[in-house]
Amino acid sequence: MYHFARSTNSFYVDCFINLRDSAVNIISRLESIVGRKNVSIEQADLENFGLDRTSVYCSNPRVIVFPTSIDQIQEVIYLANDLEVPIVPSGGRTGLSGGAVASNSEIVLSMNKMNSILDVNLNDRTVTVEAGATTQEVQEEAYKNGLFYPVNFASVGSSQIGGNVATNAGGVNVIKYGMTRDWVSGITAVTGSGELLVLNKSLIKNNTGYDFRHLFIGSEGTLGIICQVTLKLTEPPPPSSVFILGVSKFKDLLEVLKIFQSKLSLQAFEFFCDHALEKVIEVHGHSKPFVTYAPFYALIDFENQDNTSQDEALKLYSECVDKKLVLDGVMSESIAQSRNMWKLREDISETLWHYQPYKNDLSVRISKMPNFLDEIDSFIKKSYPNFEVIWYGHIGDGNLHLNILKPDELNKSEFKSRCDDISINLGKLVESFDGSISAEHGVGLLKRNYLKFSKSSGEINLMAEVKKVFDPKGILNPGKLL
Ligand code: 2HG
Ligand code: ZN
Repeated sequence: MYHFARSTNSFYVDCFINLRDSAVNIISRLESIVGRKNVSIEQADLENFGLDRTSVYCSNPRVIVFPTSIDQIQEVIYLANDLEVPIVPSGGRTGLSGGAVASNSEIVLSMNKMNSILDVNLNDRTVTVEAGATTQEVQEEAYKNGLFYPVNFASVGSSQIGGNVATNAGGVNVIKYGMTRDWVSGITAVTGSGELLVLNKSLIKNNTGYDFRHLFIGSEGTLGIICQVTLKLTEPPPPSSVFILGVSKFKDLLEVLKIFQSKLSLQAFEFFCDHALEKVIEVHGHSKPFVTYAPFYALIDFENQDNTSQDEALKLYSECVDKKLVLDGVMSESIAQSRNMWKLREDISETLWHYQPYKNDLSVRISKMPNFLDEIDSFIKKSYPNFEVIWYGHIGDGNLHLNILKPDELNKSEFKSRCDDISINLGKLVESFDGSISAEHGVGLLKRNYLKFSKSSGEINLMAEVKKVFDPKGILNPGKLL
C-alpha cells in the first residue's frame, strides 16, 4: 500500500489524507499510458501541483501526470472515468480563485510537457500552440514574426495559454484589445467523456450553430481538457507613453478617462489607491511618481506614434488641472521611465501577498464604479474599522480589485470568516449594481458560493446541465465553478 508521509509543516498536516489501495492500481495504469517518467508522486510535486496562487487551500493530490500527446490525455480521461477518480487540469497555476487547487486526492493533469509552438501562419495571422505554452512564449513568437499577441498581465512568464483560455484571462490591455476570448480562433479539447473536439477550426467566419469554442473559454476545466489553441495575432502597437496622475476623489478618475479617451488612443487606463502605492514603494523600493499626496492615482498608457501625442496629452492634463480634477501628474520621456512607472501598478498584486490579503475581483459598468466603490468602502469602514482596504484595478474595464489585509490581532481563520461575511454583503451589493463577482480571475473554489449574486438560479442550473453533457461522470475539476 502506498502511504505518503507529508511534511510536518502544520499546513500540510491538516490536509493529510492516506491513499487507498486503489492508488497502486491508478499509478501503474497511468504509468502504462504516459510512461514512468511522466507520473510523479514525489512529495514536492504533490505539494506544488495541488496549489495555485490562492493561499487559503491545502494541497493534497493523489498523483501528478504529465501527458505528452492528445492520445495520452484521452487515455487518462478514460481511466479516470473507469475508476471514477477526479482530474484537476493544471496549467501555470497562477490563478487567484483556486481553480487549479487539488486537495481531495485527485489526479492532477499537468500540461507542462505539452508546451510546443506548433505553427505560425502569417497569412492567417495566427499562432497554434499546445496548451502548456506560456503566455510570454506566445508573445515572443508573435514578436519574432513581426506580429503581436496583446493579452498581457504580470504573470505572463508562468501562466499557460490553456489556463488563460480556461479562465478567459484579462489583464492590463483589455480597454484596447479585449480579453482572451477575443483572441481565440480555435480550440482542440478532450471532453470529460474522452471525446476529441476540434472547435471552430480557426475560421474567421463559421456560422454553423452553437460555437462550443466560446463555451470552453472560461469553463475553468469543468468541461474538458484544452489541448491546443489557435490564437489570433495583430500588428504591434505604436510606441506608447505613460502618464501618472493623482486625484482627490475616485469619481474624478472617470472624468479624466473621458477627457483622455476623447483625444488619445489608450492602451491602458489603470488605477491604484494611496495605500497600494505606499506598500509597493515600501516593499520594492520604487520611487514615488511625485511628492504631492493623492488618495487615488491613474496610470494612463497612450499611443504616441512619432512622438506626436505627448503635446496633446499635456494639453489634456492642463484641462484636467483647470477643471480641478487632477492634483499633480508626471509623464514618461523614455521607454525606461514608462517601464518604471508601470512597475508601480504591476507590482501591487505580488506586493500584497506579504500582507495576507483577502481578494475580490469585482466589476460593474464603468459609470457605476464610483457609487459602487463608495458603498463598499463605507460598509467596511463601519463594520470592520480596523481592516485595511486596498483598491486598484482597471478603470477602463469597470474592474475593481479589492484586497483586504489581515490585521495582526486576528488569526488566519478568524480573518477568513470575517471576510466571508464581507463577501456575502459584497455579493448583495454586486447584485444590486448588476455587476460581477469575478471580473477576470474566474470563480474556482474561492467565489463559487457567491456565483448566485451574478447569475440567476435558472442560469446556474443550465450550467450544471451543460457540464453533465460534456462530463457525465463529473470527473473534471469537481467542486470548481459550480
Ligand atoms: C492585477 O490586475 C491582477 O494586478 C491581480 O489581476 C489582482 O491580485 C489581485 O488582486
Ligand atoms: Zn487585474
